[in-house]
Formats: sequence, C-alpha cells, structure tokens
Amino acid sequence: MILLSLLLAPLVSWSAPPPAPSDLADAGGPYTVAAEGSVRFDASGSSIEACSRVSYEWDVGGDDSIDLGPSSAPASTWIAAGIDGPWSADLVLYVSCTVGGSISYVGKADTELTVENVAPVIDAVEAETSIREGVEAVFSLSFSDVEAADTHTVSWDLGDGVLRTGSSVAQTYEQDGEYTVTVVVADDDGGRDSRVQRVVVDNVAPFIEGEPAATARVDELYSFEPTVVDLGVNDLHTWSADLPPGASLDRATGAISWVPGAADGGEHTLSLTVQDEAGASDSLLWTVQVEGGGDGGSSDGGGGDGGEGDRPWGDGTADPDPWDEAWPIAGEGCRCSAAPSGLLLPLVILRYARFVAEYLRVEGDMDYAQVRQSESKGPRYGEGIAEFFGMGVI
Ligand SMILES: [Ca+2]
Ligand SMILES: [Ca+2]
Ligand SMILES: [Ca+2]
Ligand SMILES: [Ca+2]
Repeated sequence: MILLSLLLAPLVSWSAPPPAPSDLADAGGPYTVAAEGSVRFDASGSSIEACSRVSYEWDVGGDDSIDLGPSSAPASTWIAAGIDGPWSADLVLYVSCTVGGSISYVGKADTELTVENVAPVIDAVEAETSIREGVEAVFSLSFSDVEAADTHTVSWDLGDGVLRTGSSVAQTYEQDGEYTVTVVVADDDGGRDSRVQRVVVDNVAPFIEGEPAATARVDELYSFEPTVVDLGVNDLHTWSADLPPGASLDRATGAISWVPGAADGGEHTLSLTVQDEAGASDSLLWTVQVEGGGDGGSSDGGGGDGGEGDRPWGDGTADPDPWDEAWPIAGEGCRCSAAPSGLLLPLVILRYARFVAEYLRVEGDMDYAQVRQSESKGPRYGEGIAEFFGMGVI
C-alpha cells in the first residue's frame, strides 16, 4: 500500500482534483412552457471547471430515457410537442465530465418542468349579414386550440335571454332591435376565449290577410274582418281607414262595418292600413259596388292612404304582378290596386290563386308567413340592416 502511494504521488500532483459528482450538475429551472411551445434548458451553472471535456443529457419525465443530448453545449431547446397541458414532471440533467485521458465522472441534478394548457382562440364569428325579426338566423364560430387532445364547449348568449351551445346555433329574434351577442369557447382545462358582438335585427312590415267583398247591398250589413300577419312576435299594430260616410272602423282589430243607405248606390273606394310599432305598414285599397239602391253609378273616389302617388305602380295601370308587390318596404307606399274597376275581380282571383299555390308549396315546419317572407318577399324589406360582425367588438 505504501509502495502504491509512492508510485501514484507524482501523477496526482500533475492533475487538478476532479469535482465531486454532487457538485457537478446544475439543471437550472424550474421550467414552465406552454403546450406546443419551446423552452431552453440551461445547465450553465454546472461546475465543470476541472473537466477537459463535458457532455450534457436531459431526461424529460425522469424515466431514464434521454430526450435531449448528448450535447457539449450546456443549453438546449425543448419543444412541448404533443403534450396536453397542464402537465408537470421531473426534469433530470446528466453531466459527464472527463478529466485527463480517461477519468470520467457523471453528475445528476433534478428540477421541475411544467407544461401549461393553452386557451383556445376564436378565429371568426359568422352570421347572416341581414337579420330580421321572426326569421331564423344561424350563428357559427370557428376557433383553434394548439392541443389536439383538448375538448371544447361553445356557449352563446344571444342577447334576448336565449342561451345555446354548439359551434353553430340557430336563433330567431322575436322583435327588431339591437342585441348583444356573447360567445365563449372553453377547453376542458379551463382555457377560454370570448367575443362580444352587436346584432341589429330589422323590423318586418305587417301584412293584411283577408279579401273584402266587392259588392254590398243597400240596407244590408257590409263587413270585413282582416287579420294581420307580422313576423315580429308581439308587435303592436294600429289600424286606420278611409271609408265612405257611415262606415265604421274598429281600431283595435281593423274590422270594418257599413250599412249602405239608399243614397249610397254605386261604386265606392275603401282603404285600410295597418302599422306596426316600427312604423312599417301595409294597406289594402279596394272598390265596393253598392247594389239595390236607385242611385247607381256614382263613385266617391275616396282614395287610399297616401293617394295613388304612393303606389308602387300608381299610374292607373294594372299591377303586372300584384302578389310580388304585396310587401312594401317600410314607409314606401301601400299595397293597393289602382287598376280600373273592371280589372279588379281578375286581380283578386289572381291573388288568391297565388296564395293557394304558395301555401301548397309549404314544406316541413315552415309556416305560411315564413315561406312568404323567405321565398317571395324577403329581399323587399331587408334593407338598412346593419352589418353583424363588421361592426367590431364593443
Ligand atoms: Ca389542455
Ligand atoms: Ca387548450
Ligand atoms: Ca313588424
Ligand atoms: Ca317589430
């Protein structure tokens, strides 16, 4: 033993003392990185001064499987690919130190590595550019999340008390007005994104249903009880009329009653107008021939609401297609027939024929009013509707 010490003494005096393995490795950290993000592991705090050659290796998860290295550089970049945050694990650093020709030491150090969940991101919210009361509109959301393993829920507050879930939802606003729509997408780890948008819902004009009789008899009751169709649920309506003397209007229902006297014989022009709360209106203008009196042939020519100048085709000629003109844009005249009285009956027949034809085409659960709006009349009162998402976040 003494002899061996004497033999080694010259060698020890020529080399620096090797570092103790417990002081060799310094893993830095702890480290935190977002899912799919990158992080730089830094072992530059290791005590390698006495090493002639150094090698660094990193084991993510501490499972004895090397994920980075070996490398001669103390720092290495690691990407949290394919990991569903939140997730955490041990990060183990191995430092191999060579001293001189063949004497090596391996140091080991631990730290903590955390991969955080990444919130989803809303890419776009889409809806029809024009939304009308009583008409179904579809809202849809597109979003992204870097973590493929995450699941998501999409929640909508449509601003009228209606809540829905799903990437695409259907909504029917019962009334015109402005609504604030809030959509939230959330992942299963608590990450979320939201967007708030203003929606402008346009009013739809009411429409008078019913066909008044074209003839009346002296001393007999002539009556007409219209109904009003309005896609705006609970829209309140007001009625007005231009009637012969003696005729009366029920302003709550639009019902007209009249008992012509002997002096009322001949042709009379009547008009009836209904208006909703937003000021959109519909009018009927028709003639009644009073028979049975001795004073036939007179015409009071009472004129309709706004006069013929307001009519879409108010030049005294027959409307080429009275059905298509039947839904005026709010404030743009009336649905009135300016045709000569001899053409009135054919126009009435034509209108009813179109009515029946349209009704028979109804499919599914769409009601008559919806079909008329969506297929026949929709574009006519769809103007002035604000853009939906072009208005930006509020
Ligand atoms: Ca996640
Ligand atoms: Ca996520
Ligand atoms: Ca309305
Ligand atoms: Ca309305």
